[in-house]
Amino acid sequence: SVIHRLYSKASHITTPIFYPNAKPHIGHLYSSLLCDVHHRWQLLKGNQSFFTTGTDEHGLKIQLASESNGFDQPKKFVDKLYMDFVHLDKIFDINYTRFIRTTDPDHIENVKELWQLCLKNGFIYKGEHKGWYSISDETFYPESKVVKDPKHDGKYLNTESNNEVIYQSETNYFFKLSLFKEKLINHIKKYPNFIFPVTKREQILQELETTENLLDLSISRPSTRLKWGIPTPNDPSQKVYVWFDALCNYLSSIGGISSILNNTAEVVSEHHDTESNVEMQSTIAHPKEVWQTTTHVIGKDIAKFHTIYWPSFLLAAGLPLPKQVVIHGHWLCNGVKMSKSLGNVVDPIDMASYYGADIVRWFLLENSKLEEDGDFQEQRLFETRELLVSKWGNLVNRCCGSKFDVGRAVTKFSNKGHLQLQEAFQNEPEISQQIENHTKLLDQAKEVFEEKITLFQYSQLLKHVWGIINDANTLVQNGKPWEREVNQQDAIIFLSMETSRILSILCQPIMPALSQSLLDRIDVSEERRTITFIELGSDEAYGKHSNKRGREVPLKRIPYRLSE
Ligand code: ME8
Repeated sequence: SVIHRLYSKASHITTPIFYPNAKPHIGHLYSSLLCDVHHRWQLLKGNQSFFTTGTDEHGLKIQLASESNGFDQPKKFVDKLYMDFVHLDKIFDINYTRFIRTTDPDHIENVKELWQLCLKNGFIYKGEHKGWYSISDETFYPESKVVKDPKHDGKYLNTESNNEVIYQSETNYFFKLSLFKEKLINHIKKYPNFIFPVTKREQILQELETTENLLDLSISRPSTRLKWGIPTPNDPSQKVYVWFDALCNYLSSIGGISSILNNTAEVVSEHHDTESNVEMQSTIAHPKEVWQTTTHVIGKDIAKFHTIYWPSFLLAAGLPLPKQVVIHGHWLCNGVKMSKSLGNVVDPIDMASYYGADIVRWFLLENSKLEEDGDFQEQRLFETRELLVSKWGNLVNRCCGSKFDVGRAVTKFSNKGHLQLQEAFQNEPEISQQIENHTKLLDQAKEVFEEKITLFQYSQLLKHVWGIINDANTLVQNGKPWEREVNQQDAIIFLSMETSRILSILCQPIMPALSQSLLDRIDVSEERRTITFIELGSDEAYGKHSNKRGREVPLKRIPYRLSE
């Protein structure tokens, strides 16, 4: 049976669509992970969320990669390579609602529609194009950003990307980008969060304000040179420029331009819902409103395309703009840029098979800030796993061991009983104070998650989570439940259990599989892993095992105890 869900709030988040010309690395995973956590957080709160990702399959770069890999048709090449990205997402539990490929028929139609709208509104014209083009970057550069290649006679390089550029002169269609400078500046000023973080916003705004004129943009290539692309509407002698094509995926993936213009309900994905075990259809009831909630998460290398070109295309077509462009730094490996020639490209699948996908997820989030480049050091990944085992794993194991009666503790203090926690230690102000502080931390945890996830401040968030875990461990150490009378023992065990339970529920978006193991271990049944049960002492938060007096919680092995 197909269930049709109606939600009160819906939003949309996107990764860049990646070039399937090489295997994905941790950088690609990182963009997907930022989106996945955001998306899962919305779902956990009971909101509808669309999360789209995919592959950018047209263009000269793919055409050449396909040839050099011995394929007679680029389609066969991308059909093979895009699977690596799907596989990566599967290994890391990246829970997208649509994986879009730019070779998908609905996307191709959508690109043509965007082109037609820009043309009809007078923003596209045919002209002669001369300039320096980088195939690797799929972009033209001005003379000022071109230098002679010191290593190869007769060759030229772009000063920003260090990639080779070649001089070209040909007929192209142009987009009147020059008309959009003021409009872009106004939009960025009117919506201070349109470009995030603020350092990037200021940098881009300043560049725009100090640029005398934006140059019109070439948005097609002759079909003789670019064989692998979408033909321009009404003129097969030209193919659509790969960036005009690629950016459009963000509209295609939630139903396309016409659904946004008509604002009519659109089925955008069909999938199996594990929670209710039925086939689900995701329907966007108001595509236009959803489009205006869209957040694009991208790396700093493609900021220009998303903050200048993309909003200009949309304005030209008479379409509303997305809500936000979130720009993150790049991952380095031991302080050095990853590159094939250096052989230091980190393969996320390797890391997952050795350390576990959720440990890699935690590590990437904990060790990065949007504003800075991240540094991948395998030693730290190893340490992350050790810490999770020794701190969080230990907290759980201590409570669930045979020394204590978890069932009794939980029954006694659940459902408002937790108000008596401090009373159990009336004569020990120090412990009583620690309990009060810890209770506060747990009460505020949800708000902290909400704030930090909204602002993509994951290193701060996980630092905070560590703070709570350490605090709980200190409480157990100082409280010495094993030396206590029953009531005090139960109070400490209850609070430790609650720490694990509440944090595991909140951490589901961050480590989807590990949090399930932790919740299994303390016997929280699946329907009680939602935000409804987030309060300290929530009624019936634990399953029937732990609520039966004197019955020990069933022991299940936690997979991350690999190192033991
Ligand atoms: O640019 N650190 O695709 P792409 C962090 N197809 N993130 C990284 C990274 C690193 N070292 N390397 C790559 C394209 N990324 C176009 C996009 S969108 C309409 C079209 C991530 O395969 C980061 O998000 O080169 C970066 O922006 C993106 O991958 C570039 O992927």
